[in-house]
Amino acid sequence: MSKLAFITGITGQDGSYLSELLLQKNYKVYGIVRRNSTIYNYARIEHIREKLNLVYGDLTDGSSLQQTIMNIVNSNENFEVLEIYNLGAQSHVAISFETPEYTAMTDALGTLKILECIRTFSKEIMKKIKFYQAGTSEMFGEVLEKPQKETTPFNPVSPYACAKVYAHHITKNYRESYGMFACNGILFNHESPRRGGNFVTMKVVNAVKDISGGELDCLTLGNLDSMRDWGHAKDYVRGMWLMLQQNNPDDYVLATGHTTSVRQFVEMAFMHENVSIVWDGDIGKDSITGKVLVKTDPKYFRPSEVDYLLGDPTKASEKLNWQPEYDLEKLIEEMF
Ligand code: NAP
Ligand code: G4F
Repeated sequence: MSKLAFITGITGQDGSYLSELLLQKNYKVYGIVRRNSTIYNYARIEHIREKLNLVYGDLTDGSSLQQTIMNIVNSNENFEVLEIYNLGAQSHVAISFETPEYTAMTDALGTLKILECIRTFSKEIMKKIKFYQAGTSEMFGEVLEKPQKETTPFNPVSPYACAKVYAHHITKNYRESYGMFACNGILFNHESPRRGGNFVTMKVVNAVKDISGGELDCLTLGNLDSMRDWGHAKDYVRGMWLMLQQNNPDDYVLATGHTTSVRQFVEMAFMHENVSIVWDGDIGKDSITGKVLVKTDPKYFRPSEVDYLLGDPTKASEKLNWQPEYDLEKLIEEMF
């Protein structure tokens, strides 16, 4: 009997690592890919592309989701389980202020569309479907508790976070109303060498490399003082999978339990190239030559900011036996 997985966001950072994990575990892996004017959105899964079953689709297109999930179920008679991982999203917080409607349609209503597809199946089929929703620590927003755990109230401060709060609650609602096996992950920031170049960690690592290579003079950032709990995506996709292997569906925080400022991350990244940074306010200089290597620009600041994220992964540790294998030093090393 076959184990099936359907991944939205399969071309993204997490989708690519999750696909690798599930292929190793002998799942038949399906995914939707967005039509793009270039072919570069396959870059993260190019090495495993032939092993995947990919179709065009979009979270804003309910009929494509319905057809894809129907086809998976109908073409795999007597399957053991179908795990649906909803990782697709407009995932950039700053960009969500510029595209709030699109972010809501994809991140909030896209989730509802998948849950509705699941609901149309008979009870017998529905019992074999498990759903994972990619929730985020951004939902804690202007935090009401430190550290943040599953019971910490949400207080979102961006269109992205508001959309994800809807997705979280609708997932819980379908679990409670229709008895679906549906889990919410509440994942703190996780990075990797496959992280998109416009998230701060990848932007810093790329800039430090370019400055070392003489191709860039200075790194320009926004808020240097926000604190993030940064882990490695490989650890976090293992946690997603573990959530769906439990006897009962539930919601879990995945985090490292350590928090670091953007400023400290910049220092660590430069230290990797043996450059020590001294700060004059928000200007970062090479401690030996005095050359300005870091500055800020208002265009990288957000209309509202999440200042402090620190996760408490105790529940995941106790119930899923999940522990991250990477710390921040090891993550930065791998990103370089
Ligand atoms: P990512 O690298 O930005 O990947 C996002 C994926 O979603 C890509 O495959 C993208 O396709 C796809 N996508 C975007 N809009 C879509 C749409 N309208 N229809 C279908 N697919 C769409 O994000 P990630 O870091 O892997 O994160 C995965 C999920 O976890 C996201 O839902 C994110 O919000 C959530 N999350 C991430 C973190 C983190 O720190 N990484 C933390 C908490 C939660 P293209 O490749 O075509 O753009
Ligand atoms: O790397 P970031 O853009 O990640 P952010 O906003 O924390 O969101 C990421 O993690 C969330 C989980 O908490 C995910 F849900 C979400 O999908 C995404 O993966 O920014 C991190 C911090 C922010 O405080 C930002 O203001 O870095 C600050 N920052 C400073 N300068 C910058 C920059 N962020 C970006 N992207 N670019 C800058 O130049």
